Amino acid sequence: MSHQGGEAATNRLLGQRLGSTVLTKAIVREPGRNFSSGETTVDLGNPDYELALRQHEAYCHALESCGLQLIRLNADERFPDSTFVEDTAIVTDRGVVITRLGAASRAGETEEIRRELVNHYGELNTIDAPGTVDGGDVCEAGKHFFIGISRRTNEAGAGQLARLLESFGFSSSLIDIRGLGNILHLKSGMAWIGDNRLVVIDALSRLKEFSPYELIHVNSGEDYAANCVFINDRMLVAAGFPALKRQLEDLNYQAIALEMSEFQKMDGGLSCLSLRF
Ligand code: CIR
Repeated sequence: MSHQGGEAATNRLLGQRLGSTVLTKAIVREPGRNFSSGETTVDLGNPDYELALRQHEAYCHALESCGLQLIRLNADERFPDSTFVEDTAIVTDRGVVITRLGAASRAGETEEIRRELVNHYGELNTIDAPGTVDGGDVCEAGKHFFIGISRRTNEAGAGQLARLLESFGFSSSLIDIRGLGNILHLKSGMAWIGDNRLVVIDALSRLKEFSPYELIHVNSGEDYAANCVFINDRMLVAAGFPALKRQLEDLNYQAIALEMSEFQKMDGGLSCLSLRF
């Protein structure tokens, strides 16, 4: 058995996958009544607010069942998209970067998140104009980060983030997703799930940056499910995408399926609804 294989097996016994860190907390924010006024590029109809609240609550319970203590922020109706807290910060075990969101309507969302994160991490770094970064474009893969350049994250922002991550001791690669698969963010089409594995949609599967990884291919028709979230020894997956769930279970991941229909209508996935650290 290779050293890496041995380490992976030991980590699995401890409930950990290779390269993953133990997460203990998550910031979440309930959707506000005007949630349906947020940005969206998908044409799936208006979200049902009461159903979104129930789906959000089930999501929060799932995070708790993964061992996370929740920091619950009140809904903020100044920002209809503010339930998608992931976009506001990049939180690593070596430092935090407060983003500068790419959609003008979301610009003020970072303030309360900054106030919260300052309680947990002393110094916070920031992305500065003209740079923009949405957290949904940033995929941590152990000590390496993939940073998407998208309609939301520009080159200036991606460059600033790469330099900050380097100062924390992490490497990164930039991936231009404009024109790849019509996805909003990089993580709309991929996820790192520990053990040198990536879940990827077809449009991202031939990128040279991903060639060192074992790729879990998402079946066509299940693209939305690529945004799954690995937390400690469990995996959150969107309900209604049985092929990916089965693939993950075959790899011994313990999958928790969550209804996400109302967030999907607003271009949001599982990862977007929390900041995990
Ligand atoms: C937006 O367009 O900004 C929100 N409606 C959805 C953000 C989803 N966030 C994410 O994928 N990280």
